This record gives sequence, C-alpha cells and structure tokens, in this order.
Amino acid sequence: MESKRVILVMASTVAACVSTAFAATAYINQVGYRPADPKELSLVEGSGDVEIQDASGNTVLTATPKAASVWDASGQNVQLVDFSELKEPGKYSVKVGGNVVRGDLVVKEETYKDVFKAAAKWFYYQRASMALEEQYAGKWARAAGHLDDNVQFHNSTGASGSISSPKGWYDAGDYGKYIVNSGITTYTLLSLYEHFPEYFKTLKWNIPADGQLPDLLAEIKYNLDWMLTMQASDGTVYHKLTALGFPGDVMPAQDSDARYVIGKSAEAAFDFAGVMALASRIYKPFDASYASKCLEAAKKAYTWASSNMNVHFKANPAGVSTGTYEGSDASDEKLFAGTELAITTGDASYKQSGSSANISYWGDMSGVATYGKATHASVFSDAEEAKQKVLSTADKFVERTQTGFGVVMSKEDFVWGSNAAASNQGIWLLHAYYLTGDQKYYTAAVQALNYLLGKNPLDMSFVTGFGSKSPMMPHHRPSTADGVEEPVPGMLVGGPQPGGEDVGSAAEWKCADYRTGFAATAYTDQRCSYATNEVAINWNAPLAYLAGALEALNAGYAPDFAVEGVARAAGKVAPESSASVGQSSSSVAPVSSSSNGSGIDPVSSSSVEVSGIRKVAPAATAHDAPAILRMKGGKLFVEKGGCRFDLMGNRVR
Ligand code: 9MR
Repeated sequence: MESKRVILVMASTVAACVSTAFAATAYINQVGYRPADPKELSLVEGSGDVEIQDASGNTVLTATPKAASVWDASGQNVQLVDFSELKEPGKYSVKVGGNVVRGDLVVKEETYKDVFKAAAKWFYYQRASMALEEQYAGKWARAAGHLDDNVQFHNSTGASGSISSPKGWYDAGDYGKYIVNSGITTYTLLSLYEHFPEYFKTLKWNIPADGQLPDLLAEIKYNLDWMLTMQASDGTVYHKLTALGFPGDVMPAQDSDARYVIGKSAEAAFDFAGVMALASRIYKPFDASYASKCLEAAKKAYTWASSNMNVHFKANPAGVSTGTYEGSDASDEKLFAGTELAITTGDASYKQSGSSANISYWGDMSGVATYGKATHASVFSDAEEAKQKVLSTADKFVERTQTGFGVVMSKEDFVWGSNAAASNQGIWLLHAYYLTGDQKYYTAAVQALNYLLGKNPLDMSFVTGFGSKSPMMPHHRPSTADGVEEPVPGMLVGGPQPGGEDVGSAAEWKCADYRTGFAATAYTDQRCSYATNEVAINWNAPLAYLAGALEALNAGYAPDFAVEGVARAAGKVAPESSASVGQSSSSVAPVSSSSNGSGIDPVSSSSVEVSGIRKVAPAATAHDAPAILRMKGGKLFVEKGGCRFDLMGNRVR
C-alpha cells in the first residue's frame, strides 16, 4: 500500500490564516500563450478553483479544474484547467487555494516567434568548417573546426583515398555528420519552408547572408552542400563522416582527431534522394542550376539504392564507436524518396505503394512519405488513404490530451529523444489541421508545444534559454567547453526517458542513477546525460517546424494544399475552447494521497521525509506561512498561518 504523503509548506511567518496548507503545482507553458488560443494548465495537488491575477493583483479569471485523472507516464493525479477566456496580453499570477503558486504566466501575440528563431538559429551554431563570428554568434562566437577538406575513406566504404566534404551541421552534442539523420532533419526544415514560403521569405534571425536566399533556405543550404559531397559519381551515398570515436569535451577547433567517411547504405542514399528531390523544387525559383544539381543527385542516389537494397549500415565496423543510425530495411526510406521524386518530377515510375499511420523518426521515414501523399492529392491515387491515416493517428493524439497531463505524449513515447517525439506529434496534428481545418487538431498541436515549453511533470522548458526554468548543462560539447555560463540558446534537449543508458560508475562519462520509476520524469540536467540531456539536429528541426508553423498560421498563412480557413489572422479566429462543460473538481479530493509518486517534488526539489510525511522547503512561490505538525486526540493536524487543517487539506479550525 502506498504510504500517505502530505506536503507541508514551511516558510516565513504571515499573520493571516491562509486557506490551504498544501503545495499545489500548476504546470504551464512558461513561454506563454497566444491571446486567441485555447489555454490550459495542469494542476497537481490542487484544491478548489484556480484564480488568475493580473500584475496589480486583481483576479481577472476564476477557473474550475476538471475531474482529476492519473497520468501513468508520471504517476501524477492531474486536474486540467481551461483558462482560454484569458485573452488580454500581460503577465499574470496563478492562485490555487488562495496561494500564489506561480507568477510567470504570460499571454502575448507572436508567442513562439523567438522560440522558432532560436531553434532555427541553432543550426548556425552547429555549422562545421567555419568560424562563428561575434556579430552573429555573440558570446558563443568560436573559431572554425573540422574543415573536413581532406577526409579519408574508411575501408567500410569500399573506396580509397580521400575527399573534401566540408560544411554541414554537427549532428548533436558530438561533432559527427550523419546522412541518415541529416535526412529527416533537412526534410523537416524544407517542408516548413514549402508549407509557408511567403512567411519564411522575409523572416530573419541574424545569420550570414547567402545571396538572396531567405534565412531558412540559406541555413538549410549549408547542410545540403555537405550532403552533396557525400555522393560518389556512381550514385553511392556514404553513411557518415566522423572520427573513429567521440571526442572529449573540447571546442571544434581543438578537436584534432582524424575524420573518416564511413560506410554506405541504401537508407542513406534514399534519405539523400528524398531530401534532394524536395530541395530541388524549393530552390528552383532562387537558383535553377542548384535545383537541377539537387535533382540529378537525387535521381542517381535513388537508382543506386534501388539496385542495392541490401546494402545496410547495421552496426559500426570494428574500431569505430560513433553514432550508427543503423538500418536493416530500406523500404520506408524508398517510400519517402520515391514519393518526393514523384512530386518533383511528375514521373509515375517513382511512386511507391503504401503509407503509414506512425510518426517518423530517423529510423522510419514512412510517416513523412504519408505527409507527401496526403498533401499531393493530384499526384497520388492513394492520397485519400494517406490522409485517413493522418487523421486516425491525429484523433488518437487528440484523445490523449483530454485526460492525464493534458498532453499528447503517452508512456510509450518516452524513448531516447522523447522531446522529438512530442514535437513530431505536434507536426502530425498540424497536418491533420491543414487537411481538415478542424480546430481540435490545432488545439492539440498547441498542447504538444505547451508540453515542450513547461507543461510537463518536470516543470521546465526543454529549450535552452526559454522559460522560467530550462536546461543549463546539456550534453553539447561547445556548451560545456566554451567557458560561457549559459548554454547555446535554442536547443531542445532529448528529454526524459527511462532507459538509463548513461547511468554508470565512470564519473566523467556516466551519471548517477537519476531514474524515478516513471518515464516522464527520468531526466537529469547534467552534462553526463547523453541519454536525456543531449541535443540533436533531428530534435531541433521538429521544434522549429512546430513553433514556426504556429507562427506562420497565426500570421495569416496556410499551406497551398490546405482546406479553406486554416490560416488564422491574429485575434480573428475564435479557436474551439478546450473547456469541457459540466465537469468540476467538486468530487475530487483536494490532495492526492499518493503525491505524485514520481519522487519529483512538484514545488521544490529540496524536500525531506518526516515519518512518511514529506516536508517541502520554501518554494519560490508564495506559500509563506510556517506549517507545524501537531498531534491532537490521536490525530495529526497541520497548523499553518493560524489555521488548522486535517491531512486532506480541509480546514478544521
Ligand atoms: O537519436 C538516436 C537514438 O534514437 C538512439 O537510440 C541513440 C543510440 O543509438 O542514438 C541517438 O543518436 C545519437 C547519434 O547516434 C550520435 N549523435 C548523438 C545522437 C543523439 O544522442
């Protein structure tokens, strides 16, 4: 049986009796909410209504929490609170049971524009082979590293000698460059541009200019240029360019390990082909010769891979220990490449059968092929089938947001890079929204971003530099080695997952066990945690898509394939409220007897157990009366601020 736990809040003295002794936590999107958007917070250990107060302390909205339900990913008993009626831009406090539990609630327009810009700008910070100048990089300026102008072929390629393979983005916290992971990353960023060209044509975020290219396309081209170098004249695409092992915690310029082009694979070649086919139609209006170069490269890679379907990179060759991005079945990559080539060329011979109801990640590209088909009904006879798959998965995602923590994530989604799963779920929902105009998909997509920016059981934004609390010690070599306190901004960390692959005893590279028994809280903000706190291009790209697309939609843009009414001119669209009618908290005990069960204190991490009762050290929030435990007539009571409460939080005197 689970022991009863009660949270007692201790702090400085206040004279007045306050109405609750319990430390509720309200989890919010810490970056903010758009005035016209649906708005929700997740409440744990709450009691009674939630009040929202403006900067002058006036209550501007009172919201009744919905009935509580348990989220098995965190073990918390959660009440969802709809406060969509709060539409006036400003900074607000959240009061629960009469206590201010947080003061960082923001409502503003263009809410995620800076998040988008930072997420996109991070790709600039990841550029190999060039110095980052102070005028662009500020305090994160650094010398050039990894010129990669004379890279040896590893014998796993079957080639000999060396090639020049400069530019491209570092994959993650390491300095490797991997075609498979570049594939889904570059696809995601290109598709953002393709869906909202007019919006992204003019949006800028202080990166070096590349001719007349919009910033988004200038950034992407830096990686396309590298990818193109990874193709041999017969169409072969090499799998990766890395050293034999991961470097130490050094800046790029200090990494002197020899680098190699390693392996080749059908997966890499199809990923390359799909990306180049997409790039070809996007760059055409800006640079027709670059576009045809991309298309020729795409066709050659596709042809090579189609006759080498059994060439896989299943594991590292002996003596190599960098990332694998392994594969043993290239049919999903072929589906992606064939779909993009068919769209670009109109050549029906590229069409592949099938689509998928699963969101993509680097190891499964069938979901993005589904997007391609569903959004090009004039090209694919099975577009409707693809659309139905988008909608059936999206419906399941919407359903998940109705209970538990009010997020799309489920327990099973907490894999290595869980935050990318959350971002890609948001993108999937946006596709459902584009295809139907149904507000419920938009609302759930916003929920996906809410999760990433603070409405999660860790009560933190997973994007460096954004929100009241965000990662400070990501597994990212430049952020560790640059001597700058703040990590490079705009990075989405991998996020919680229970695998604990980085838990162990070798102090420098391994972490003490940070797992909690719950998937959604198995996370540590430490440099050692490559399994929960690394950053990666394939995780940042979907964050950039999600934040960027939400901004573009709200600036009045919509993809050309979208149904009427998808664009949301700021303030003009009244989104469906996520409020559910007729539910109230009245039947719900104000304090969960099991606390959150996760070992994570929702208010402060500094708590102590006293005879099975957990005392919480003063939180930054205003629970400021000392709480004293008293035994009276064989019963335990809590005295606080002149009031007495029973252990369920009910005031008894
Ligand atoms: O994102 C990858 C994840 O799906 C795998 O489970 C994990 C272990 O193989 O590797 C992740 O990718 C890493 C890559 O291999 C090397 N660069 C850092 C990547 C992020 O951790």
